[in-house]
Amino acid sequence: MNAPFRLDGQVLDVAIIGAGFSGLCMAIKLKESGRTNFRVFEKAADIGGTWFLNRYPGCACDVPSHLYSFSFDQNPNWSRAYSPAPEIWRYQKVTAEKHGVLPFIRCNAEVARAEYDEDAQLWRLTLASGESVAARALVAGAGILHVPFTPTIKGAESFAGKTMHTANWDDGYDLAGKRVAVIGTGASAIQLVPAIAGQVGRLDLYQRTPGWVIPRMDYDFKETSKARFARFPFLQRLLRNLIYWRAEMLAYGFTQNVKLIGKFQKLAETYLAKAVPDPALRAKLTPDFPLGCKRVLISDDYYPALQRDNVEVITDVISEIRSNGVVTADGRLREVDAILYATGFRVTDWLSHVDIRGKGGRKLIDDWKDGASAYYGVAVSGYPNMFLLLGPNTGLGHNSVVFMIEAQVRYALDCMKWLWAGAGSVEVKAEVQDAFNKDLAERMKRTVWMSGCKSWYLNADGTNSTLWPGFTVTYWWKTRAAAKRDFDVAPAVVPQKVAA
Ligand code: N01
Repeated sequence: MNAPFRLDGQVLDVAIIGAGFSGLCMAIKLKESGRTNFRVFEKAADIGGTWFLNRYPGCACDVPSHLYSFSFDQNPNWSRAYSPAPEIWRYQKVTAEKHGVLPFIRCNAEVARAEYDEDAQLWRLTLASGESVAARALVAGAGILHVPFTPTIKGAESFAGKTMHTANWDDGYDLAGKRVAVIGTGASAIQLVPAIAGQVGRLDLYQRTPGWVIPRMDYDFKETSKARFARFPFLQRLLRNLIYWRAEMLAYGFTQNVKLIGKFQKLAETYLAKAVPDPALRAKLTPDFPLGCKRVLISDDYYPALQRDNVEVITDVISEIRSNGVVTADGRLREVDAILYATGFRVTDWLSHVDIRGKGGRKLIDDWKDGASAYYGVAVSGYPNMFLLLGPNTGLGHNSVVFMIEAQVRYALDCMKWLWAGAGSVEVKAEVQDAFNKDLAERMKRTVWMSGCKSWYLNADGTNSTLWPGFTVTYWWKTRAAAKRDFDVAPAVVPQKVAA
């Protein structure tokens, strides 16, 4: 996408970082509220965030599409229960176009720095291109699964073959007949492996920790069903609600009563026993932590793929990579043509690629060095007029993050109303944020995520600043309106021109 607008020195009402689900939702809702003096800055070459960037074979959402989509723009034409990434991306494009927000988005526009100017009560943004722009409010919708993580493995740079990360896929590379190593067995790998196992010559899967897998039970939507959804939208709403409440029930086990998870785990154990008859392979694939502690993997074709003749699950630790292959701790070299990293994302320092500076020049990266924290994941004390989407402790292990995004956009817009009414700055009170996070940490202790496994949900010190420890419906209820008593709302230093 080309730049549809130029930066001509005007002061924006809102600058939005990122044009994934978060940024798009904010743009759509701002426009719906009648405000047009906003712009979206997207680092990538097109909109879509995760769904534009993740192009590896098999990439799909592990939340059913009828729920993983905007509540205000339901798509009756989803092809399957779990739609593939390109279809989700098309949905984002069509939705953005339909709501008329494309002209407000500039792609290939990486925000390198955002600094709060206290005197002017403005955020001053500098793009990687050197251009700058000012805005009264800053919305960071940069996404949590955004910065690919590639482990440091001795000798990796000497590998002479092809190297790809699932989040940095080269569509032009032909895997047919190749010998490949896949490193990692998380949500990305379990989609990638079945999608390529039939094409490659050999696939070595390097597993450090097995995850719990439950059947996906994916299915197609027939044309008649799509026509019915289009004609009777309430049917689609009904389906969406059923999926939503089924997912919410899981939250009870994950966050309130971990013992209940045992029953669900039995289902996964039974599935594993049925799907993998070989006891040696089954033992390799059996996790030693409670289901839910790491993200539950949802797949119908992962276990079958692992039993193909050309696939080997390797649990020996990787000791080194050489120019021609991967060496394990037992000294064995397995030669390969390509190494495919399915090793996830740098999650806990997710906003570190933008240099964000708040009051007095304080840096967000320093304030968050021991773990990110915010108020309902949206507002951060010391950073007035800044609103995060999918910020700290608002990720999910059981439901759709699009639901959380919509709640956050509504909450942020509620705070912004004070700005549009003439205030100069809106900042959550430090004591309010602290009390909120104390309570959150207490609730977090009871969750399955803190039951002892190592996962990307956790910071280096074992705390969890990634997930929401409760029901999403509770989050939705608590963020339905912003309470002025929780914020310092200061008058405008310079009378603000209230732009439409
Ligand atoms: O990443 P992960 P992911 N040597 O961090 C392994 C979302 N997602 O990209 O478990 C060997 O889960 C690591 O091993 P271990 C979804 O929210 C969503 O798969 O740490 N292995 C692990 O197996 C998901 O949770 C969709 O021991 C190494 C793997 O790499 C999140 O993205 C689709 C290693 C990383 O797994 C991340 O999933 C796909 C090393 N040095 C993903 N370092 C949707 O449907 C790491 N590993 C929306």
